[in-house]
Amino acid sequence: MTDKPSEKVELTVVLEPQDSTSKYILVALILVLSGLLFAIIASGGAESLLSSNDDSAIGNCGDGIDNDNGGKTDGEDPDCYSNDGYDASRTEANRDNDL
Ligand SMILES: [Ca+2]
Ligand SMILES: [Ca+2]
Ligand SMILES: [Ca+2]
Repeated sequence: MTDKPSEKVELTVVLEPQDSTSKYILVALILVLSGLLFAIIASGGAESLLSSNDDSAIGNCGDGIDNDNGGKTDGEDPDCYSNDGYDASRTEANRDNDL
């Protein structure tokens, strides 16, 4: 008769560490996931910042504006052509070749 209660006590002793371990795993998982989410948001923000900087700094051959005020815009401006042809990532910088 005294064996059965001691078995129950053993069961609860076994269950308690499992519960705290799963809680620890859950907390660790949440930390990792939130860290990943933060990294994705941070990299996405940095990427959008970089791309917006690129748009204003280089590559104005796709904005439909005659950026160098030479008279020819984007596809008409020789600045926007490389050896391979028209390249929107190039920059209008020389107004002399528009004339
Ligand atoms: Ca342009
Ligand atoms: Ca131009
Ligand atoms: Ca030009």
